[in-house]
Amino acid sequence: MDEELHEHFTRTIERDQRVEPRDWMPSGYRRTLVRQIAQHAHSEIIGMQPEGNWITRAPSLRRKAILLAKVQDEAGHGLYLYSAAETLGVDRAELTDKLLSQKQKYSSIFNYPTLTFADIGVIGWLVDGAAIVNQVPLCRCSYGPYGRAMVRICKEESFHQRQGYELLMTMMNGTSRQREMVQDATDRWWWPSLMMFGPPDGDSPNTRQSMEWGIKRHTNDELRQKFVDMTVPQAEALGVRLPDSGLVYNPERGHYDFSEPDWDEFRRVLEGNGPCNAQRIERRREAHRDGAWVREAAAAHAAKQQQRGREAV
Ligand code: FAQ
Repeated sequence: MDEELHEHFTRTIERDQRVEPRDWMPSGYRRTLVRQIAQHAHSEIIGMQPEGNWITRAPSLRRKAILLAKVQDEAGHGLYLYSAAETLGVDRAELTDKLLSQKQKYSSIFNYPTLTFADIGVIGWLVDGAAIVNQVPLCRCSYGPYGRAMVRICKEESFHQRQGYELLMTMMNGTSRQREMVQDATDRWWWPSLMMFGPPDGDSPNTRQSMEWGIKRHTNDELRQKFVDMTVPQAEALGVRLPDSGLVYNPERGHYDFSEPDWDEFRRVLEGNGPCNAQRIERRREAHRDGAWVREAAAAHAAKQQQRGREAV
């Protein structure tokens, strides 16, 4: 019986068909998906903090409305992703506990501070830009609920990227001080954005198996290269310099060569020692405590509805 189920799963993957929640799946496949989807969901939720920090200080009503919409989208992405994870048999409360107790990770990128409003533009341009490159292939993930959630998320990410680029264009057409702010933010976010794609392929323990299972469609280095190739002309159009003297077009490869990110810094951030790790987790714990009454009220309401349902029978 087990062999038959395993064979059915293998055939589904080979034919590039979707695995759905009620289908049998190997425990490793389920574990990998829970790990990746949870990390992705946590990233969206923690990712609200660096930008949320600027909502009250946005320079105009238009910028405030755009930023509010973007941060709300990120909350929505977190919710779709927690729902996708729940189809694998884990509970959202359990995943939240694992985030708060730091047993599960979130993206390294959100452990850096947002120092000026130019950071809001650069996050849209580079961070959402990197997220799109990483996430468009995930729309074809072999696990149905994750792939389908990614379709809507990617559409919204595309708006996020554009609003960032448009903000930067406006600033670059402004004063010399504004141009300096954009350059400074680009200098600070460039390397952490490259790290979003994960460790180099040689140090990535999960890539090979995740690709065999059709969870990941490209390796970390392939996607990082794609992002660099896509971003260089955008930087030129904007008039900002990317902070890497090794960044040159290589006609033989048909790609830009670029320098290695500081992987020691990446490891430090993953170990909890980035510039804002402690602050991000503390803020999330505080928000969770503050939301306790909402969870209690929702549970009481659901129990009352259930009780009424029983009485009506
Ligand atoms: N940060 O073997 P691999 C967003 C971990 S976008 C932290 O290569 P894998 C949108 C990895 O989990 C950001 N940890 O792992 C937004 C693994 O840990 P474990 C979120 C990282 O999974 C924009 C270990 O290192 N996007 O939120 C990172 O095959 C603006 C070994 O690595 C996603 O999560 C990292 N950068 O590949 C929101 C996309 N990289 O558990 C607000 C979905 C690696 O084995 C504002 N995820 N690790 O100890 C993925 O595509 C993959 O999980 C990768 C990592 C590519 C991130």
